[in-house]
Amino acid sequence: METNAQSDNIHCTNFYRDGFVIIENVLSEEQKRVLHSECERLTNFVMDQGYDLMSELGGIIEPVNVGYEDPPETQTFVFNKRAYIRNRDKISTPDSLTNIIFGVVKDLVAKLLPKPTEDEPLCLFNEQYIVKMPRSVNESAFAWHQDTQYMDKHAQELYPVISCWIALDDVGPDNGTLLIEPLPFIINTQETISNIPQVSSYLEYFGLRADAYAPPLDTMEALDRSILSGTDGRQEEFVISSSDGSLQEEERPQSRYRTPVLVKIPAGSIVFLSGHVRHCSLGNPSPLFRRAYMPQYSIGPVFNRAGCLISLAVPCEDPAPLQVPPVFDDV
Ligand SMILES: O=C(O)CCC(=O)C(=O)O
Ligand SMILES: [Fe+2]
Repeated sequence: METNAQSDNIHCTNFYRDGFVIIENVLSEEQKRVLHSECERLTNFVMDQGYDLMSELGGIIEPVNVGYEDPPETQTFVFNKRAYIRNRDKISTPDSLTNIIFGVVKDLVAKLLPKPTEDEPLCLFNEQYIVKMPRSVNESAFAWHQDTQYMDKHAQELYPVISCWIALDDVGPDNGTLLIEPLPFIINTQETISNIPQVSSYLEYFGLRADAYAPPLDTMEALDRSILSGTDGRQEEFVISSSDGSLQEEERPQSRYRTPVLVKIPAGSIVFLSGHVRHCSLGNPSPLFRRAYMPQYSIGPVFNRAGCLISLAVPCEDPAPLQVPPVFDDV
């Protein structure tokens, strides 16, 4: 039986090796119920407003931006935890959601990010549901992408971001799951790494790994070559060989692909995705909704080149209590 410290270490090592890690059955029944209920309420809301969830919103519902509640009077909620919670508690039972966002998920993601500082705290960066309508196979697929692509280059170079993709239904090949291409190995990255506390070194490490990606495979080909998550063979690699089966020496680094992983997990499990890891997602041919919830976290508030916040920048920890001013002896 593994201790908590041992399993934390395995999760971290897998994350640094592959650019993602899956932790199954994280949420309690009650936490799943809270997320199901909010997701259903917001989905009904956008559909009642006359939106086509798939073609107009791409299946994405951001709780604080969807207009379910009257817009907040100020924008303080963007960078203040208390204001964020106040705002959030208008949508769901007070504390139910924030206990998940600033509790269990935050505790896990913190272990995969560099060390926060007072100036660069761990922040909630974004929050969204991703809902795939029943029988939406042609409208609900996502092309290959890396989540950092949604940030400008400047921000990509300065701020680490992790997406915590939480399955709200059992997901697998039959209802629109994720297909992930692990980060390519490069020279010197075969060794086991489970922690890079400094932001610049962390970004350099993941940036170099991601730079080694060859152009994305055709999704069908990647599917053919994939293994289901949780099955053996994760370490297997394959190379795309030239027509005569040989590999040109100079093609080698670009020609190396790692085995894609097709996610199959029960509801309440979490896929932690580095902003650098390439993934896509399949359409949902099933007769049921496929729902996921995806909070994202950053180290530091994320600013673009123009100095504007890109998204939320809600510090996850409460500010340090005010220090009592020092008392001096009379001299
Ligand atoms: O929910 C999915 O299947 C994929 C979502 C995704 O990759 C994203 O929103 O960046
Ligand atoms: Fe993504």
